[in-house]
Amino acid sequence: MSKRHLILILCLLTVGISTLLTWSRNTKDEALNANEGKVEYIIGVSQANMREKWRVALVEELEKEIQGYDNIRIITTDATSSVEKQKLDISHLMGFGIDLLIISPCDEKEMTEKIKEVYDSNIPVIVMDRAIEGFDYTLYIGPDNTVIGQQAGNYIAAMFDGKPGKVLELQGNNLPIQSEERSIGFASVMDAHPEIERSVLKLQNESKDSAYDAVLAAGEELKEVDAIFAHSDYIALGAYEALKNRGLENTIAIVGSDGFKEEDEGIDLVQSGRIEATISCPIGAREAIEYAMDILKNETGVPKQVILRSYTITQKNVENYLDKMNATYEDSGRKIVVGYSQVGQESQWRLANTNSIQTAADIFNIRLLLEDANQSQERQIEAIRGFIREGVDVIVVSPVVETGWDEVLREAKAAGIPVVMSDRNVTQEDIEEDLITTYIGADFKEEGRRAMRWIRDNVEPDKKQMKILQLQGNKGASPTEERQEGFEEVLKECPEYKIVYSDHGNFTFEGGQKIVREYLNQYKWDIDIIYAHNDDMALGAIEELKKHGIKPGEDVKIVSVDATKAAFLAMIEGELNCAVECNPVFGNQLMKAVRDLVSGKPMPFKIITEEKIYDESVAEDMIKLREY
Ligand code: GZL
Repeated sequence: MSKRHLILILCLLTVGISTLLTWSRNTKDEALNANEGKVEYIIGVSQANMREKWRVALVEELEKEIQGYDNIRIITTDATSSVEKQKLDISHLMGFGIDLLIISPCDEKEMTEKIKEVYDSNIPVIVMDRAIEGFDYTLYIGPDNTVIGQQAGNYIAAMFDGKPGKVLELQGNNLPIQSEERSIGFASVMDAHPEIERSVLKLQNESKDSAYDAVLAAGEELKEVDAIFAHSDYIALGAYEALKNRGLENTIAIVGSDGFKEEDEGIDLVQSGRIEATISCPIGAREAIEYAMDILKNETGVPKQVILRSYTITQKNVENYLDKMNATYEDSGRKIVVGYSQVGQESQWRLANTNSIQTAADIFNIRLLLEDANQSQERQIEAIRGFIREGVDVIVVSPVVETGWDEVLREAKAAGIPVVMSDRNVTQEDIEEDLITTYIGADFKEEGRRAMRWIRDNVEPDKKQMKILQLQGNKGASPTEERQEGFEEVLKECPEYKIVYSDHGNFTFEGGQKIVREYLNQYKWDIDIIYAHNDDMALGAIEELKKHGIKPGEDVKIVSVDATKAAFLAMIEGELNCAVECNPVFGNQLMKAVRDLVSGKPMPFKIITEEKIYDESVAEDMIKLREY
């Protein structure tokens, strides 16, 4: 092609695109004005495709939710499963001048950069359904597909009830991320049941027809199969029709996933007895629009992630599941009473957390019965029993440790009082018991990863192996276990660093001091880096180091978690090098969740708070902005 032609084409393209953008901006103005100025916000919705049922449902539910807001308009684009087209769609939406982007990405990895570009241009981004890499977005709303797989596994294991059996898992050839996670969750339960033999049947693709063909062709091996786990309800339907064709529909139980209500979808398949159960894969359109409004109005307390709850829908419970989903919410208007069992007053973080929750209770006009347990699980359990006797509306617990709660949580459930886990979480013997309504708090593992990534990127190894001393929180507390797990996940990729000494300082100043003192009593100081699970222990360690003439922040680099004001002051002094944020100020999110819960709204599985990382280079500028 001649240079002249190329220049001509480039000119035409430039004119074309600028006309399009001008048109679109005029069109936005026209759109805004056409509604007598009522429309305040334009939300762009970039959907990966409008072919898959789940994705169509997302757009339909968003459009339904918007009907309740006359100040919002949405513009929807269909990327037809093409990453390049989704990037172009987003550019057009940005050119149109949208105020917020909602996106369900074609491909999590491929779309991460483009989503970051929108986020960095100060257009809020809500990512739905498929989580992208990193945290360069405003809010993620989606299901936990690993849990969905676990729920399917739990249902099938309960069906076998300890007896030997064979289960066939139907999955597409190249697994999209949600199927991969469902398979991991399913396999984790099957691995815990050696009496169940699991085999995988690969499908041409994740469609009903490919499931029909594969199961029909399965032949003799179907004779020993007792159950089928299908990664979606349309795969389940294909499997059912093939079994029916072979006269086996009453001998093999099918469990699907997604749980939509239309004809031949999961709910219909369960109600008509064609499949045993389906695990719902919630969409989150209501949450997306509600949070979009909070974001556009600059409300505080918007979380980083909302993980939606999935339900095991069976022939026995399908009717009350539908009642729950169709329930209308009414704000009773009466004063809500919350029983709140707090860990204690062990740290600056804790004091800020309690203060945030008390302040939010006042703002939301909620009566808060606060019991401080001074880090005793026994006292927390007593407090919960007291709230049950009191007949509160909701019980909120910040559990000092992860285990030992099932009995008292069952008592609360029997009393019909929902329990919300705040800040820390618990492990349940059986996730199906639904003993916890939702969890609000941080991603402790990510905090641990961030701490070690900072060390890897900022503390040059000046010897064969850099020695790390770890100050751990309470033994058995979720932040302790998960901050260590996340840290070690990155550490194992960095052979130049090694944790040579760990001990529990229980998140207190004195605890940090004691560990350093005891180390110095046993060894000559040879530590290069201290990793503290919270600021208070780091500050105690700093105090003790100085008593022994060791310069904290210089002779030994120190990384801590929480990022309280005291940590920023220590960074300004050069005595602390890095503070990973763990945000205690989530009272508003907690009280919003309590209000939604009491009004009957379905609750998310988890609400994860927004967090960042800070080091000495920004401490001076940031400290004036710190809320705690
Ligand atoms: C974390 C919280 C931890 C803080 C400590 O969410 O539970 O407990 O990191 C606090 O400061 O004592």
